Amino acid sequence: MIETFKPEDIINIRKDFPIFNNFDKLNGKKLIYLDSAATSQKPSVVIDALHSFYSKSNANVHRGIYTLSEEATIKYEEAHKKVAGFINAKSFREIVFVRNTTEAINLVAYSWGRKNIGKGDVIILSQMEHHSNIVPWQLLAREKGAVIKYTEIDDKGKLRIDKLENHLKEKVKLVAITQMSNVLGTINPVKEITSMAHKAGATVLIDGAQGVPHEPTDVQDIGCDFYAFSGHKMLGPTGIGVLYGKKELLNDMPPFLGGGDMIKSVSFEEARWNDLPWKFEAGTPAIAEGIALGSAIDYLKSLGMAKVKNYEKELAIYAMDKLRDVDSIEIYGPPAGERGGIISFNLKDVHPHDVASVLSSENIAIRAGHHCAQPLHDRLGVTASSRASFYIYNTIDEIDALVNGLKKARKIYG
Ligand code: C6P
Repeated sequence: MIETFKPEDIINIRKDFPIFNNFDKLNGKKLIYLDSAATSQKPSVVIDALHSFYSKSNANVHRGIYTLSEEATIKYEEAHKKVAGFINAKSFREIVFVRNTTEAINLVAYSWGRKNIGKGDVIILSQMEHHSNIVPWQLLAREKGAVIKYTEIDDKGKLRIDKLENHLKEKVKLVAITQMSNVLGTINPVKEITSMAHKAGATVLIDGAQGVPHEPTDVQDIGCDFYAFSGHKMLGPTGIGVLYGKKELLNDMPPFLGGGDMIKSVSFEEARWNDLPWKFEAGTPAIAEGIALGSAIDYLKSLGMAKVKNYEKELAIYAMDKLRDVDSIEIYGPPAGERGGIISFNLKDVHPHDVASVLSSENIAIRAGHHCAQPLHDRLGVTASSRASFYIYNTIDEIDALVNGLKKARKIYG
């Protein structure tokens, strides 16, 4: 039997998210939030964790020899352990807290990349990458004289594994690929890709920004060397993200930022680095946010990630079917059943901003634009698209409302 949520589970889940009760109704219409790929809403347990830290436990970490600071340190380190458990890292020492996915990828590009990438080396990305998994590599490639190759997608928005295989015959040093496209909803076979890349001698980074919030994730099973994600897309606060890296690699890498807490000792001449992961966490970290990310993980674990994945898949299947009723709609990405809870589309001759405005008048929040994936939109032959993305609090009724809103937009714009 497929593990999923029943309608009554969703009613209860929604009660955990204050925004669905507190956001003022617009023209008497309740909020329909279909933009979780941009950032998710936050359950009370996460909001309470922030409040509780600042009202009961606030002190800096790794610095004070007094109870409050020692307790804050324990809580902050426990949060690293929760993350390690959630993605099945071998140790919390492999979990570096950063601000977001973008910073995690930049950390790897600056530290690992500058040490390991040289002239003529090949970096393989894909055509469906977010700018965060393109621009840091472009900066690195320009500085080092390396070459970037983009693995093509097919017309259904799936990665061409045969093309990847061809690129892997070159002098490849790094393969950096997203687990799920934030535009197409395509879920990439990251375990297979990692194994192929390793056979070719390349290091592998997975952009898990749209992965770990939506499906069970096991970095040891995937086998990747680095895995990057953001807390704010998985019910956690903004300002906290994670870089997972294999211990041997992190140990071998120079620090990314220098300053307090990332050192063991400093003299006027030199410094010795702290143990992992603190070597990569210079300065006062996002303590409350890190602890609250731990609460988000507790919450997701209590729901069960297999259910989260299956429920979102069901929503996507339902939405793909219903969206076909809208006149002249073009949907991008793989067929229903083969994608996550992200659906991007265009209504012929209607600008996505106009689509989003009509939906906003119905209090339905979607994203319109290039979704920080301009090269992918070039590949699709459009400058922008509208995007609906789902999470555990969305319902079938909300998808019906989306479809009705789109029919209204179709009518208004002819
Ligand atoms: N995508 C979206 O609306 P940050 O901003 O660092 O938390 O995440 C960057 C990022 C990296 N990779 C993927 C696949 C992503 O989807 C994102 C964030 C948001 O699609 C904001 S642009």
